[in-house]
Amino acid sequence: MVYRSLPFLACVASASAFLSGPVAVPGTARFNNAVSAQSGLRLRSAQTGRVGALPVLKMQTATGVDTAALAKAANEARGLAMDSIAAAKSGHLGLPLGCAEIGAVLYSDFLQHNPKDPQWLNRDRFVLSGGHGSMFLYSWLHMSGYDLPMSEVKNFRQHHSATPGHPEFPNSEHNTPGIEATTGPLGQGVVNAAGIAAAQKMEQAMFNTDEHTVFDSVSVALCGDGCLQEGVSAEGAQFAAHEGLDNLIIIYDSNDVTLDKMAEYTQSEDTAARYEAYGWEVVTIDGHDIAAVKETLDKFRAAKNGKPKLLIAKTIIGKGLDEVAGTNAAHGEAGVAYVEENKKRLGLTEPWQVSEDTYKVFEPKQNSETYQKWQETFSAWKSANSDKAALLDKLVNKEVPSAADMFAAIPEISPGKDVATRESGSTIINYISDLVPQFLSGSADLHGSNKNYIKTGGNFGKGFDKTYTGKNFYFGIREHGMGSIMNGISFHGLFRPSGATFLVFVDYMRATIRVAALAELPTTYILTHDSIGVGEDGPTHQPVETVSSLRTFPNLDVMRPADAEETVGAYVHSAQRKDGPTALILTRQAVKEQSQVPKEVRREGTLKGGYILQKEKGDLKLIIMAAGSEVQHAMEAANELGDGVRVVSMPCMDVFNKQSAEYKEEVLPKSCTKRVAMEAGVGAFWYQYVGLEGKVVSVERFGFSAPGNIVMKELGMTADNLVKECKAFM
Ligand SMILES: Cc1ncc(C[n+]2csc(CCOP(=O)(O)OP(=O)(O)O)c2C)c(N)n1
Repeated sequence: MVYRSLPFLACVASASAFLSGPVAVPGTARFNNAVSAQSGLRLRSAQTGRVGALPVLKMQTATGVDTAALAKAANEARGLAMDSIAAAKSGHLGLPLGCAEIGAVLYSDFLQHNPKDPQWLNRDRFVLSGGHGSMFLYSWLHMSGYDLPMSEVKNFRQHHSATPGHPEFPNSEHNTPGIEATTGPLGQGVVNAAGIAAAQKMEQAMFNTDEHTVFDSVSVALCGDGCLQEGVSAEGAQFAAHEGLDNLIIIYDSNDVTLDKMAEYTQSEDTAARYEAYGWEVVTIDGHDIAAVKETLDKFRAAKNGKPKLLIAKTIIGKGLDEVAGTNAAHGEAGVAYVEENKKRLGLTEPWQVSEDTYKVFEPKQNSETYQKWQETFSAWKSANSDKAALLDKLVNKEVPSAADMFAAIPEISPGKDVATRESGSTIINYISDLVPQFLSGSADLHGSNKNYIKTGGNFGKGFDKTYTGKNFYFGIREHGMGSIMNGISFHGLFRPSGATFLVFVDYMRATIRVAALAELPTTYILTHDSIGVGEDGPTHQPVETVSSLRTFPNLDVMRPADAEETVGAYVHSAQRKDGPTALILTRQAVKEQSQVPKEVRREGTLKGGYILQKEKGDLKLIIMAAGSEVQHAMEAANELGDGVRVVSMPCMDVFNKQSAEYKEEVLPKSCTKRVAMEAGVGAFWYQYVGLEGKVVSVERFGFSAPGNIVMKELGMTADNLVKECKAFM
């Protein structure tokens, strides 16, 4: 039996093993019990699932940490989790209790951070991917000196507290310092950490010089079986290894337990072997062994070997609550029934007990020598590199030019020429990249079709023609991974990621868009091939329900521009946003350029979400509204129907709905109840504008394989059909 891999594994297998020579270690097939006998912990009974007494942790000074002090801190963190979860009568005990020793090492020793300067540019980022264990984070943030007072720890999961049920990245609802990512949907957090690691590689490559290292931080995530079972984590793991993200450390809380059952009920893989096959460095240790945790993490940080690192920490879920420890009963709050008795056994006599000694353990990080030295290096670097410093300033302050300046810098894209909006996008994205240097682009293996390549940007990553300053990300055919990596880059804070795929495949990354919208991340999704107009590829590739389904997200601006100039407006809008994501929905097929309308009107109109593209002559009798490729039909139909017909282009309902009542009345006057909307997709959202007397001409079925113009015609998406529908209606 051997621990998996690694050149230095033998010396970190466990602190006790480390001290006392060769040991029998858990096998590769199943490490049935969550702990090793060598660590001094008792095995879990196969019958009852219960564990025996807590271990006596040995003083280990060779590692440079006071293991006794950290063991005490770990038990106090356990106490905070027990008390807060008991008070809230909700929450998850298992992870905060099972990973307490890991938390003690991270926050007292390993993480390069300063709780008094939570935005320190060169801090390590820690992502709690198993967000259900949020009390882990809150306890350690409090104990290590972040501005998270005990009153907030006690207020766990309550309205307006800084300690919501799952960790929330600072946004308009929560501003808890030290939270680096919104987590809870399992699997995404570890990939966010990969995105953060990619951004860290980029900042290192962009700003470090031979004389000064201003960036050298790492990205750490803590996850459980759930995160690694979710497919997205595999996508992220493949990407991280392939692009050489050796600054990424995932700690896998391997406690053999998931929610419903013991993990063996649903998984039998050899995770270590799987990650090694991806190209990761993998080490397995006893996760309660403070010295082993520290030693391994330090070696991981030092090993700049091109490989991301996986620390498999064998732990007992719910350790410290004997009645539930080591079993799936430790999940959730069932264990609160036994809190009082178990706390006493841990030496915790007071509620929410944290000793002065423990607070002191964390103080050195609050203004460490590393931190002070970094400030000196940073000042020297700034003086010696004024151009780089000015750029960094811009990135830190999230500066982008005003919309007016961007419009002034982007010439008319396609005057008098009908092109696909994805094609216009390929020109526009390059202007955006010049104007907004922090703008990045990427595609899930569809750059050629999405046409979102930044021509002078270079490619990101390792090998081939890639470098870490590259602005184009080749995500591989990994949409879910792409979305999570984009979120990670955005959480990191310096860069503005965009990512592309066919619109119909956005469902693969939907869960990540939800997090971006919730966390108010300014990500951009470039989604081409926007309708049944895709044609020959058939219904598998023809989105019908997708645009509407995206419109259901709060705080996602879904923009479906009608021509090149509206596409300029849409791109500029997305590059301007600071509080949420934007989806750009672009066509595969050419659309009519509305050159008869000044470009300024179309651009500005797009920034308003909806606008009058063509005003009626004489009295207003009918309003036709449309978005994207159907706007051209609306224009043609209006011209055929004669005077009195207004055309409203509505590239973004979310933005239009935020306009003033006066503006909305100006565009869609209540007095005109004859309203027809057209869209090549499910029409649900248009009813808010057409009203009870209105009509929506839409596609309420899947398409079929045929040339795009045939599919459009057969399903009624033509000017002729629109004229017919309007006449029948008028
Ligand atoms: C995508 C997703 N699916 C389901 C859940 C609900 N859930 C929360 S925790 C959990 C079990 C996770 O097991 P594991 O990662 O092993 O955590 P541990 O049991 O160690 O706390 C589940 C299914 C979720 N949060 N996210």
